[in-house]
Amino acid sequence: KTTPIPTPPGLPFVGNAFAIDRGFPLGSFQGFAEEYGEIYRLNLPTGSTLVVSSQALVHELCDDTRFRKPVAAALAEIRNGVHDGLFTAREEETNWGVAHRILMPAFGPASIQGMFAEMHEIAAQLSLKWARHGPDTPIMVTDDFTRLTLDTLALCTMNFRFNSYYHDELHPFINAMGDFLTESGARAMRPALTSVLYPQAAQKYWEDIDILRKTAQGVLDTRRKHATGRKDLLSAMLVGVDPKTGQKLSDSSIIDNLITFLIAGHETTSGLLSFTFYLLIKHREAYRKAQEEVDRVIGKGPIKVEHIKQLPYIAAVLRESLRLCPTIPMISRQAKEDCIIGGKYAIQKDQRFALLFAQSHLDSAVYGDSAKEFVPERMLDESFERLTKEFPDCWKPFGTGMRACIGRPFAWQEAVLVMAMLLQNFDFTLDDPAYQLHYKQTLTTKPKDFYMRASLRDGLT
Ligand code: MNH
Repeated sequence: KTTPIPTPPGLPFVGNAFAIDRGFPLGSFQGFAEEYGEIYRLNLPTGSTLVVSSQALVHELCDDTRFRKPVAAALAEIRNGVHDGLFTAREEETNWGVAHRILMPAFGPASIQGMFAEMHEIAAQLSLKWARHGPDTPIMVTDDFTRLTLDTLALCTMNFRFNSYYHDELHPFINAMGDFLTESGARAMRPALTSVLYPQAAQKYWEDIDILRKTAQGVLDTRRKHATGRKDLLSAMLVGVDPKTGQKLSDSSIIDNLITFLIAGHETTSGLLSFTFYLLIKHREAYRKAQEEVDRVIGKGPIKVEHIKQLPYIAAVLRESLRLCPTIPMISRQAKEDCIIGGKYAIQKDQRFALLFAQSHLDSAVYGDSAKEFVPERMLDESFERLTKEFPDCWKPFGTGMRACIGRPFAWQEAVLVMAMLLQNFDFTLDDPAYQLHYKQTLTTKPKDFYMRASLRDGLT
């Protein structure tokens, strides 16, 4: 006996497409989850998707033996620009394995710690900027964090400087990337074949891809011309040999992956920092504890790489922020065979799913009555381990299994460092005390129109 899966009412041909808020699809998805429960079906231009939002079902769907990551919808459009790069490779493509094995060591602990000095340098540029603004200037938080994460990624992984804090106008690469991602999302939501109705958008889309690839080619050429002995992700890709196949990465694959890192690695981390500051400002006790930890562990001196592991409360704050506001709020999965899930829902081979982390992270079976509240204490190491052991896959902001985030250690070191440096140097308040959290959603989510003010505590360290 199987249980039918509910579907919100839709229209012929377009299905539920018009029931989804174009500016904020996540809000619609979560609204339906509140109404229809742990699983419901959406009929979208990209096909039928089952949206899943309980820890139990998410856990089952994280099984890599039964389910895979499909490359569909917006990811299929992004693939036009970066092909079988790590993020957009299909399961069976050999280039994924080659790049994954060559790059894993380059994301290992020693290698990430080796990037600390350059991460610190960009974070110091941000501190300097905010110090010079003074306490009366509203700070456009998400913009300045995006400058930070892009500059950090490009400097640490390929020794390229966007110098975003020195320009009001963003680098052409950055505009091209933003527009490319937005258009990729829009293309995915248009009913099949109607893309021909948008010839200008299509032309701009391919021009943007051209800008991305030419910029990355330039970075690659520069490195070849000036061999430096520098060890970073780019050099790993240039010299690395896959231990399994003996293959090296082609130039075109290197370009795919350079752009992939920039796409996958900047908005996610910048959104995390933005949400975290919003949440801390709204929760004064947590804010006080976080700042107290920084003062006690680091004091007024420079932050060192050893400090990163000595800040358990900051780590808990970041984890809790990613629980409530996961910057990639959902990922896709696909059934490898016909099957039953949850002991009662019949699923056909190739069925696609959206794992709605923004909702499964609020499962009261896991997080109890305080599921919707910001409580960093539950994410302190011991309690976090207990929770994720008892309820596997209850916290999934970095995705799952073999296709989980390769950049997690990079993002974590960067986020802890930036939190520590900013709390050490500044006191923060909302620019508008009445500000209410709204989301801006592109490929990722971030707070919309969020401004704060920063006043120096003693002086910059
Ligand atoms: Mn990241 C995959 C979240 C930072 C590079 N990342 C993923 C996935 C999630 C994710 C979720 C899985 C997507 C899917 O299943 O379709 N990533 C994050 C978050 C942060 C983040 C929340 C920061 C916070 N990611 C970074 C950084 C980099 C990076 C920084 C690069 C330095 N991420 C990747 C790559 C993949 C990925 C590359 C694809 C990995 C693969 O499929 O092999």
